Amino acid sequence: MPVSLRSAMTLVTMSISAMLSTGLAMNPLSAQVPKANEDESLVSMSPLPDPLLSKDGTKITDAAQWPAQREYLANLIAEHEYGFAPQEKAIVTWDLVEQGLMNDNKTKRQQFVVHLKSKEAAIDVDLVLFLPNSEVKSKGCFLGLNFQGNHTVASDPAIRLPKSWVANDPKIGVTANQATEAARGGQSDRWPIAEINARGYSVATAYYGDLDPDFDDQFANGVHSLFPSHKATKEHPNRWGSIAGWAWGLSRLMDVLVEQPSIDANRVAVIGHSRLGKTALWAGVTDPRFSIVIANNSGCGGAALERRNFGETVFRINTSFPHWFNPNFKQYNQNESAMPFDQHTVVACIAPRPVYIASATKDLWADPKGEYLGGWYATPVYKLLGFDGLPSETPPPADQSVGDRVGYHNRTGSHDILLFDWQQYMNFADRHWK
Ligand code: GTR
Repeated sequence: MPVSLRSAMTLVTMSISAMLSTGLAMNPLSAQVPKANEDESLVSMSPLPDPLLSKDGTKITDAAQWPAQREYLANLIAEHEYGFAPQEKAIVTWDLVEQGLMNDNKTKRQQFVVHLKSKEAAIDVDLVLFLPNSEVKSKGCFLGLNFQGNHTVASDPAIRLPKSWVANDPKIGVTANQATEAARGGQSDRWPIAEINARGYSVATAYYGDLDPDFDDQFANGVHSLFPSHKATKEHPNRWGSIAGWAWGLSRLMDVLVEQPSIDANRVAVIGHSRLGKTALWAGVTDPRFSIVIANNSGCGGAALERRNFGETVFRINTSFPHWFNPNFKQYNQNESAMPFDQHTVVACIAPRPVYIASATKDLWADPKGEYLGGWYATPVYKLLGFDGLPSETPPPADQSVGDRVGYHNRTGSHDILLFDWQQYMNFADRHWK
Protein backbone atom coordinates (compact mmCIF):
# COMPACT_ATOMS: atom_id res chain seq x y z
CA MET A 1 0.00 0.00 0.00
CA PRO A 2 1.35 3.48 -0.80
CA VAL A 3 2.75 5.26 2.23
CA SER A 4 0.43 8.27 1.82
CA LEU A 5 -2.65 6.13 1.99
CA ARG A 6 -1.40 3.89 4.74
CA SER A 7 -0.69 6.87 6.95
CA ALA A 8 -4.18 8.21 6.24
CA MET A 9 -5.66 4.93 7.39
CA THR A 10 -4.81 5.00 11.05
CA LEU A 11 -5.78 1.99 13.10
CA VAL A 12 -8.99 2.69 14.90
CA THR A 13 -11.11 0.67 17.23
CA MET A 14 -14.47 0.41 15.54
CA SER A 15 -17.64 1.11 17.45
CA ILE A 16 -20.12 -1.76 17.61
CA SER A 17 -22.50 0.09 15.27
CA ALA A 18 -19.78 0.67 12.68
CA MET A 19 -18.84 -2.98 12.87
CA LEU A 20 -22.44 -4.00 12.34
CA SER A 21 -22.83 -1.68 9.36
CA THR A 22 -19.86 -3.28 7.64
CA GLY A 23 -20.65 -6.84 8.65
CA LEU A 24 -17.47 -7.04 10.72
CA ALA A 25 -19.30 -8.01 13.88
CA MET A 26 -19.28 -11.53 12.47
CA ASN A 27 -15.70 -11.93 13.57
CA PRO A 28 -14.49 -10.72 16.97
CA LEU A 29 -10.89 -10.69 15.68
CA SER A 30 -11.85 -7.71 13.60
CA ALA A 31 -12.18 -5.30 16.51
CA GLN A 32 -9.16 -3.39 15.18
CA VAL A 33 -9.30 -2.58 11.52
CA PRO A 34 -8.07 0.36 9.46
CA LYS A 35 -10.79 2.91 8.85
CA ALA A 36 -12.32 2.45 5.39
CA ASN A 37 -11.28 5.14 2.94
CA GLU A 38 -14.06 6.62 0.83
CA ASP A 39 -12.20 9.79 -0.16
CA GLU A 40 -10.91 9.75 -3.75
CA SER A 41 -8.23 12.33 -2.97
CA LEU A 42 -6.57 9.83 -0.63
CA VAL A 43 -6.22 7.16 -3.29
CA SER A 44 -2.73 6.63 -4.58
CA MET A 45 -2.44 3.37 -6.37
CA SER A 46 0.78 1.41 -6.75
CA PRO A 47 1.49 0.23 -10.32
CA LEU A 48 -0.77 -2.51 -11.64
CA PRO A 49 0.69 -5.76 -13.01
CA ASP A 50 0.28 -5.86 -16.79
CA PRO A 51 -1.96 -8.77 -17.89
CA LEU A 52 -0.03 -8.93 -21.15
CA LEU A 53 3.25 -9.65 -19.38
CA SER A 54 4.03 -13.34 -19.66
CA LYS A 55 5.66 -15.55 -17.05
CA ASP A 56 9.13 -14.98 -18.52
CA GLY A 57 8.71 -11.19 -18.38
CA THR A 58 8.16 -10.55 -22.08
CA LYS A 59 5.09 -8.72 -23.29
CA ILE A 60 2.74 -10.68 -25.50
CA THR A 61 1.95 -8.84 -28.73
CA ASP A 62 0.13 -11.50 -30.72
CA ALA A 63 -3.46 -12.64 -30.18
CA ALA A 64 -2.32 -16.23 -30.75
CA GLN A 65 -0.39 -16.07 -27.47
CA TRP A 66 -3.48 -15.12 -25.45
CA PRO A 67 -4.90 -18.61 -24.68
CA ALA A 68 -1.64 -19.68 -22.99
CA GLN A 69 -1.31 -16.33 -21.23
CA ARG A 70 -4.92 -16.54 -20.05
CA GLU A 71 -4.29 -19.97 -18.61
CA TYR A 72 -1.19 -18.73 -16.81
CA LEU A 73 -3.10 -15.79 -15.31
CA ALA A 74 -6.17 -17.82 -14.35
CA ASN A 75 -3.92 -20.29 -12.48
CA LEU A 76 -2.16 -17.41 -10.75
CA ILE A 77 -5.51 -16.01 -9.59
CA ALA A 78 -6.74 -19.42 -8.44
CA GLU A 79 -3.49 -19.93 -6.53
CA HIS A 80 -3.57 -16.61 -4.68
CA GLU A 81 -7.21 -15.64 -4.35
CA TYR A 82 -10.22 -17.87 -5.00
CA GLY A 83 -8.57 -21.29 -4.85
CA PHE A 84 -8.53 -24.27 -7.18
CA ALA A 85 -11.63 -26.42 -7.57
CA PRO A 86 -10.90 -30.18 -7.55
CA GLN A 87 -9.83 -31.86 -10.77
CA GLU A 88 -12.08 -34.80 -9.96
CA LYS A 89 -15.48 -34.55 -11.62
CA ALA A 90 -18.83 -34.85 -9.94
CA ILE A 91 -21.61 -36.91 -11.47
CA VAL A 92 -24.38 -34.50 -12.40
CA THR A 93 -27.94 -35.72 -12.94
CA TRP A 94 -31.25 -33.93 -12.78
CA ASP A 95 -34.97 -34.46 -12.45
CA LEU A 96 -37.61 -32.12 -13.77
CA VAL A 97 -39.85 -32.11 -10.70
CA GLU A 98 -42.42 -29.49 -11.60
CA GLN A 99 -43.51 -27.26 -14.46
CA GLY A 100 -46.35 -24.91 -15.17
CA LEU A 101 -47.37 -21.43 -16.19
CA MET A 102 -46.88 -18.41 -13.97
CA ASN A 103 -49.98 -16.36 -13.04
CA ASP A 104 -49.62 -13.96 -15.95
CA ASN A 105 -49.57 -16.85 -18.46
CA LYS A 106 -46.52 -15.27 -20.07
CA THR A 107 -43.86 -17.29 -18.28
CA LYS A 108 -43.27 -21.01 -18.32
CA ARG A 109 -41.73 -22.28 -15.08
CA GLN A 110 -39.64 -25.43 -14.87
CA GLN A 111 -38.18 -26.70 -11.59
CA PHE A 112 -35.34 -29.18 -11.46
CA VAL A 113 -33.57 -30.98 -8.67
CA VAL A 114 -29.92 -31.21 -9.65
CA HIS A 115 -28.04 -34.10 -8.02
CA LEU A 116 -24.29 -33.64 -7.51
CA LYS A 117 -22.52 -36.82 -6.53
CA SER A 118 -18.94 -37.81 -5.83
CA LYS A 119 -17.35 -40.94 -4.35
CA GLU A 120 -17.74 -39.40 -0.91
CA ALA A 121 -21.05 -37.57 -0.79
CA ALA A 122 -24.08 -36.24 -2.63
CA ILE A 123 -25.97 -32.96 -2.49
CA ASP A 124 -29.12 -31.66 -4.18
CA VAL A 125 -29.63 -28.21 -5.63
CA ASP A 126 -32.99 -26.73 -6.68
CA LEU A 127 -32.84 -24.98 -10.04
CA VAL A 128 -35.72 -22.96 -11.44
CA LEU A 129 -35.96 -21.87 -15.06
CA PHE A 130 -38.31 -19.12 -16.26
CA LEU A 131 -38.94 -19.24 -20.01
CA PRO A 132 -40.93 -16.92 -22.24
CA ASN A 133 -44.16 -18.79 -22.96
CA SER A 134 -44.24 -17.56 -26.53
CA GLU A 135 -40.95 -18.86 -27.92
CA VAL A 136 -39.70 -22.32 -28.78
CA LYS A 137 -36.12 -21.48 -27.84
CA SER A 138 -35.42 -18.34 -25.85
CA LYS A 139 -32.98 -15.79 -27.34
CA GLY A 140 -30.56 -16.50 -24.54
CA CYS A 141 -30.52 -17.33 -20.87
CA PHE A 142 -29.27 -15.45 -17.79
CA LEU A 143 -28.04 -17.84 -15.10
CA GLY A 144 -27.41 -16.43 -11.63
CA LEU A 145 -27.52 -17.50 -8.02
CA ASN A 146 -29.92 -15.90 -5.54
CA PHE A 147 -29.35 -14.97 -1.89
CA GLN A 148 -32.42 -16.26 -0.02
CA GLY A 149 -34.00 -19.11 -1.94
CA ASN A 150 -35.74 -19.60 -5.29
CA HIS A 151 -39.11 -18.80 -3.70
CA THR A 152 -37.90 -15.23 -3.03
CA VAL A 153 -37.40 -14.33 -6.71
CA ALA A 154 -41.14 -14.36 -7.58
CA SER A 155 -44.38 -14.54 -5.60
CA ASP A 156 -45.53 -17.61 -7.54
CA PRO A 157 -46.76 -20.11 -4.88
CA ALA A 158 -45.44 -23.13 -6.82
CA ILE A 159 -41.78 -22.24 -6.37
CA ARG A 160 -40.12 -24.61 -3.92
CA LEU A 161 -38.52 -23.47 -0.66
CA PRO A 162 -34.88 -24.44 -0.12
CA LYS A 163 -34.19 -27.15 2.42
CA SER A 164 -30.63 -26.06 3.05
CA TRP A 165 -29.23 -23.60 5.61
CA VAL A 166 -30.44 -20.00 5.36
CA ALA A 167 -28.93 -17.15 7.39
CA ASN A 168 -31.24 -16.11 10.22
CA ASP A 169 -33.08 -12.90 9.45
CA PRO A 170 -36.37 -12.27 11.28
CA LYS A 171 -37.30 -9.69 8.60
CA ILE A 172 -37.73 -12.54 6.12
CA GLY A 173 -39.14 -14.98 8.67
CA VAL A 174 -35.95 -16.99 9.12
CA THR A 175 -35.14 -17.70 12.79
CA ALA A 176 -34.05 -21.35 12.73
CA ASN A 177 -31.83 -21.28 9.61
CA GLN A 178 -34.71 -22.60 7.52
CA ALA A 179 -36.56 -20.78 4.75
CA THR A 180 -40.21 -19.93 5.39
CA GLU A 181 -43.14 -18.69 3.31
CA ALA A 182 -42.64 -15.17 4.69
CA ALA A 183 -39.88 -14.42 2.16
CA ARG A 184 -41.81 -15.54 -0.92
CA GLY A 185 -41.42 -12.93 -3.64
CA GLY A 186 -39.32 -10.72 -1.36
CA GLN A 187 -36.46 -10.40 -3.87
CA SER A 188 -38.65 -9.98 -6.95
CA ASP A 189 -37.38 -6.42 -7.55
CA ARG A 190 -34.01 -8.00 -8.25
CA TRP A 191 -35.46 -10.54 -10.69
CA PRO A 192 -37.75 -8.71 -13.18
CA ILE A 193 -38.74 -12.00 -14.78
CA ALA A 194 -41.72 -10.71 -16.79
CA GLU A 195 -39.62 -7.94 -18.38
CA ILE A 196 -36.80 -10.36 -19.15
CA ASN A 197 -39.16 -12.89 -20.71
CA ALA A 198 -40.91 -10.13 -22.67
CA ARG A 199 -37.59 -9.45 -24.40
CA GLY A 200 -37.29 -13.10 -25.34
CA TYR A 201 -34.77 -14.12 -22.70
CA SER A 202 -35.02 -16.82 -20.05
CA VAL A 203 -33.72 -16.75 -16.50
CA ALA A 204 -32.33 -19.63 -14.46
CA THR A 205 -31.54 -19.37 -10.78
CA ALA A 206 -30.60 -21.45 -7.76
CA TYR A 207 -30.10 -20.59 -4.09
CA TYR A 208 -26.40 -20.10 -3.38
CA GLY A 209 -26.70 -21.80 0.03
CA ASP A 210 -27.76 -25.04 -1.71
CA LEU A 211 -24.22 -25.03 -3.15
CA ASP A 212 -22.39 -23.78 -0.11
CA PRO A 213 -23.94 -22.34 3.06
CA ASP A 214 -22.43 -18.89 3.55
CA PHE A 215 -20.61 -19.23 6.85
CA ASP A 216 -17.13 -20.24 7.89
CA ASP A 217 -17.15 -23.98 8.60
CA GLN A 218 -13.60 -24.66 7.40
CA PHE A 219 -14.85 -25.77 4.00
CA ALA A 220 -16.73 -28.83 5.28
CA ASN A 221 -20.30 -28.55 3.96
CA GLY A 222 -21.96 -27.83 0.60
CA VAL A 223 -19.96 -28.59 -2.53
CA HIS A 224 -16.81 -28.87 -0.40
CA SER A 225 -18.30 -31.98 1.24
CA LEU A 226 -18.19 -33.76 -2.12
CA PHE A 227 -14.39 -33.67 -2.18
CA PRO A 228 -13.17 -33.89 1.43
CA SER A 229 -9.62 -34.72 0.39
CA HIS A 230 -9.47 -31.47 -1.59
CA LYS A 231 -10.09 -29.23 1.41
CA ALA A 232 -8.27 -25.90 1.79
CA THR A 233 -5.95 -26.18 4.79
CA LYS A 234 -2.75 -24.65 6.10
CA GLU A 235 -0.87 -27.30 4.11
CA HIS A 236 -2.98 -26.67 0.98
CA PRO A 237 -3.73 -22.95 1.09
CA ASN A 238 -4.44 -22.73 -2.66
CA ARG A 239 -7.62 -24.80 -2.64
CA TRP A 240 -11.18 -23.57 -3.14
CA GLY A 241 -13.03 -21.21 -0.87
CA SER A 242 -16.75 -20.46 -1.03
CA ILE A 243 -16.66 -18.14 -4.06
CA ALA A 244 -14.83 -20.84 -6.03
CA GLY A 245 -17.41 -23.34 -4.71
CA TRP A 246 -20.35 -21.22 -5.87
CA ALA A 247 -18.64 -20.67 -9.23
CA TRP A 248 -18.05 -24.40 -9.63
CA GLY A 249 -21.72 -24.90 -8.79
CA LEU A 250 -22.72 -22.47 -11.56
CA SER A 251 -20.79 -24.68 -13.97
CA ARG A 252 -22.70 -27.72 -12.77
CA LEU A 253 -25.98 -25.85 -13.33
CA MET A 254 -24.66 -25.00 -16.81
CA ASP A 255 -24.15 -28.77 -17.34
CA VAL A 256 -27.89 -29.12 -16.79
CA LEU A 257 -28.95 -26.10 -18.86
CA VAL A 258 -27.05 -27.27 -21.95
CA GLU A 259 -29.17 -30.43 -21.89
CA GLN A 260 -32.44 -28.49 -22.07
CA PRO A 261 -34.03 -28.23 -25.52
CA SER A 262 -35.28 -24.73 -24.61
CA ILE A 263 -31.74 -23.41 -24.05
CA ASP A 264 -29.16 -22.39 -26.65
CA ALA A 265 -25.90 -23.57 -25.06
CA ASN A 266 -23.97 -20.83 -26.87
CA ARG A 267 -26.12 -18.12 -25.34
CA VAL A 268 -25.95 -18.47 -21.59
CA ALA A 269 -24.80 -15.43 -19.60
CA VAL A 270 -23.63 -15.82 -16.03
CA ILE A 271 -24.80 -12.99 -13.80
CA GLY A 272 -24.49 -12.09 -10.14
CA HIS A 273 -24.86 -9.27 -7.65
CA SER A 274 -22.37 -8.36 -4.92
CA ARG A 275 -20.66 -11.49 -3.51
CA LEU A 276 -22.47 -13.31 -6.29
CA GLY A 277 -21.07 -10.76 -8.76
CA LYS A 278 -17.58 -11.74 -7.60
CA THR A 279 -18.75 -15.34 -8.11
CA ALA A 280 -20.07 -14.62 -11.63
CA LEU A 281 -16.69 -13.16 -12.63
CA TRP A 282 -14.81 -16.18 -11.36
CA ALA A 283 -17.31 -18.56 -12.99
CA GLY A 284 -16.74 -16.62 -16.22
CA VAL A 285 -12.99 -17.10 -15.92
CA THR A 286 -13.15 -20.79 -15.07
CA ASP A 287 -15.89 -21.82 -17.51
CA PRO A 288 -15.61 -20.52 -21.09
CA ARG A 289 -19.07 -21.90 -21.89
CA PHE A 290 -20.52 -18.72 -20.35
CA SER A 291 -20.65 -16.52 -23.41
CA ILE A 292 -21.36 -13.29 -21.49
CA VAL A 293 -20.31 -12.45 -17.92
CA ILE A 294 -22.12 -9.84 -15.81
CA ALA A 295 -20.80 -8.56 -12.47
CA ASN A 296 -23.26 -6.25 -10.70
CA ASN A 297 -21.82 -4.20 -7.80
CA SER A 298 -19.14 -6.85 -7.35
CA GLY A 299 -16.69 -4.60 -5.42
CA CYS A 300 -13.72 -5.96 -3.51
CA GLY A 301 -12.79 -9.42 -4.76
CA GLY A 302 -14.92 -8.59 -7.83
CA ALA A 303 -14.17 -5.99 -10.50
CA ALA A 304 -12.80 -3.27 -8.15
CA LEU A 305 -9.03 -2.79 -8.09
CA GLU A 306 -7.65 -3.87 -4.69
CA ARG A 307 -4.66 -1.52 -4.95
CA ARG A 308 -6.99 1.48 -4.68
CA ASN A 309 -7.86 0.59 -1.10
CA PHE A 310 -11.17 2.35 -1.49
CA GLY A 311 -14.20 1.16 0.51
CA GLU A 312 -13.92 -2.53 1.36
CA THR A 313 -10.33 -3.79 1.36
CA VAL A 314 -8.68 -7.19 1.20
CA PHE A 315 -8.08 -7.08 4.95
CA ARG A 316 -11.70 -6.26 5.73
CA ILE A 317 -13.17 -8.87 3.39
CA ASN A 318 -10.81 -11.57 4.65
CA THR A 319 -11.70 -10.68 8.24
CA SER A 320 -15.47 -10.54 7.79
CA PHE A 321 -15.69 -13.46 5.37
CA PRO A 322 -12.62 -15.67 5.87
CA HIS A 323 -14.26 -18.49 3.91
CA TRP A 324 -14.91 -16.60 0.64
CA PHE A 325 -11.33 -16.78 -0.60
CA ASN A 326 -8.56 -19.32 -0.13
CA PRO A 327 -6.09 -19.18 2.80
CA ASN A 328 -3.35 -17.83 0.47
CA PHE A 329 -5.34 -14.63 -0.05
CA LYS A 330 -4.83 -13.65 3.61
CA GLN A 331 -1.21 -12.77 2.86
CA TYR A 332 -2.46 -9.74 0.92
CA ASN A 333 -4.20 -8.17 3.93
CA GLN A 334 -2.91 -4.58 3.91
CA ASN A 335 -0.41 -5.81 1.36
CA GLU A 336 -2.30 -5.48 -1.93
CA SER A 337 0.68 -4.19 -3.87
CA ALA A 338 2.31 -7.62 -3.40
CA MET A 339 -0.51 -9.31 -5.33
CA PRO A 340 0.94 -10.65 -8.61
CA PHE A 341 -2.23 -9.42 -10.36
CA ASP A 342 -5.18 -7.20 -9.53
CA GLN A 343 -8.87 -7.50 -10.31
CA HIS A 344 -8.44 -6.12 -13.86
CA THR A 345 -6.58 -9.38 -14.49
CA VAL A 346 -9.67 -11.33 -13.43
CA VAL A 347 -11.77 -9.28 -15.87
CA ALA A 348 -9.14 -9.73 -18.61
CA CYS A 349 -9.26 -13.52 -18.24
CA ILE A 350 -12.80 -13.42 -19.61
CA ALA A 351 -11.51 -12.00 -22.94
CA PRO A 352 -12.40 -12.30 -25.73
CA ARG A 353 -15.90 -12.95 -24.37
CA PRO A 354 -18.04 -9.90 -23.53
CA VAL A 355 -18.10 -8.81 -19.89
CA TYR A 356 -20.31 -6.19 -18.24
CA ILE A 357 -19.46 -4.45 -14.98
CA ALA A 358 -21.96 -2.27 -13.13
CA SER A 359 -21.81 0.00 -10.11
CA ALA A 360 -24.28 2.07 -8.12
CA THR A 361 -23.55 5.72 -7.27
CA LYS A 362 -24.18 5.32 -3.52
CA ASP A 363 -22.32 2.01 -3.27
CA LEU A 364 -18.97 3.47 -2.25
CA TRP A 365 -18.20 0.33 -0.24
CA ALA A 366 -17.86 -1.47 -3.59
CA ASP A 367 -15.79 1.39 -5.12
CA PRO A 368 -17.60 2.36 -8.37
CA LYS A 369 -14.49 3.98 -9.82
CA GLY A 370 -12.37 0.95 -8.96
CA GLU A 371 -14.96 -1.30 -10.63
CA TYR A 372 -14.82 0.86 -13.77
CA LEU A 373 -11.03 0.77 -13.77
CA GLY A 374 -11.12 -3.01 -13.42
CA GLY A 375 -12.70 -2.97 -16.89
CA TRP A 376 -10.54 -0.17 -18.22
CA TYR A 377 -7.25 -1.88 -17.37
CA ALA A 378 -8.54 -5.12 -18.93
CA THR A 379 -9.22 -3.23 -22.16
CA PRO A 380 -5.67 -3.62 -23.66
CA VAL A 381 -6.25 -7.38 -23.71
CA TYR A 382 -9.48 -6.92 -25.67
CA LYS A 383 -7.65 -4.55 -28.00
CA LEU A 384 -4.94 -7.13 -28.65
CA LEU A 385 -7.69 -9.60 -29.55
CA GLY A 386 -9.21 -7.11 -32.00
CA PHE A 387 -12.08 -5.76 -29.89
CA ASP A 388 -12.93 -2.53 -28.15
CA GLY A 389 -13.36 -2.56 -24.39
CA LEU A 390 -14.09 0.61 -22.43
CA PRO A 391 -13.66 3.96 -24.20
CA SER A 392 -11.64 6.06 -21.74
CA GLU A 393 -9.91 6.11 -18.40
CA THR A 394 -12.65 8.42 -17.08
CA PRO A 395 -15.85 6.72 -15.92
CA PRO A 396 -19.07 7.87 -17.64
CA PRO A 397 -21.74 10.00 -15.92
CA ALA A 398 -24.35 8.13 -13.89
CA ASP A 399 -26.91 6.01 -15.73
CA GLN A 400 -25.02 5.98 -19.02
CA SER A 401 -24.01 2.65 -20.47
CA VAL A 402 -20.66 2.67 -22.27
CA GLY A 403 -18.23 0.24 -23.81
CA ASP A 404 -18.22 -2.38 -26.50
CA ARG A 405 -16.88 -5.80 -25.52
CA VAL A 406 -16.49 -4.50 -21.94
CA GLY A 407 -19.69 -2.77 -20.81
CA TYR A 408 -20.19 -0.50 -17.83
CA HIS A 409 -22.76 1.71 -16.12
CA ASN A 410 -23.09 3.39 -12.74
CA ARG A 411 -26.78 3.38 -11.76
CA THR A 412 -28.07 6.19 -9.56
CA GLY A 413 -28.87 4.65 -6.20
CA SER A 414 -27.62 2.06 -3.77
CA HIS A 415 -26.13 -1.42 -3.67
CA ASP A 416 -28.74 -3.50 -5.52
CA ILE A 417 -29.66 -5.06 -8.85
CA LEU A 418 -32.75 -3.49 -10.36
CA LEU A 419 -34.72 -3.31 -13.61
CA PHE A 420 -32.47 -0.52 -14.95
CA ASP A 421 -29.43 -2.79 -14.55
CA TRP A 422 -31.19 -5.70 -16.25
CA GLN A 423 -32.23 -3.43 -19.14
CA GLN A 424 -28.58 -2.57 -19.78
CA TYR A 425 -27.63 -6.26 -19.58
CA MET A 426 -30.34 -7.19 -22.08
CA ASN A 427 -29.23 -4.40 -24.45
CA PHE A 428 -25.69 -5.75 -24.13
CA ALA A 429 -26.90 -9.30 -24.84
CA ASP A 430 -28.97 -8.07 -27.82
CA ARG A 431 -25.78 -6.60 -29.25
CA HIS A 432 -23.48 -9.54 -28.65
CA TRP A 433 -25.96 -12.34 -29.33
CA LYS A 434 -27.47 -10.74 -32.45
C1 GTR B 1 -20.92 -7.12 2.09
C2 GTR B 1 -19.51 -7.38 1.63
C3 GTR B 1 -19.40 -7.10 0.17
C4 GTR B 1 -20.55 -7.67 -0.65
C5 GTR B 1 -21.87 -7.70 0.09
C6 GTR B 1 -22.91 -8.66 -0.45
O1 GTR B 1 -21.07 -7.28 3.44
O2 GTR B 1 -18.67 -6.56 2.35
O3 GTR B 1 -18.15 -7.58 -0.32
O4 GTR B 1 -20.24 -8.93 -1.11
O5 GTR B 1 -21.71 -8.04 1.41
O6 GTR B 1 -22.61 -9.70 -1.01
O7 GTR B 1 -24.08 -8.36 -0.25
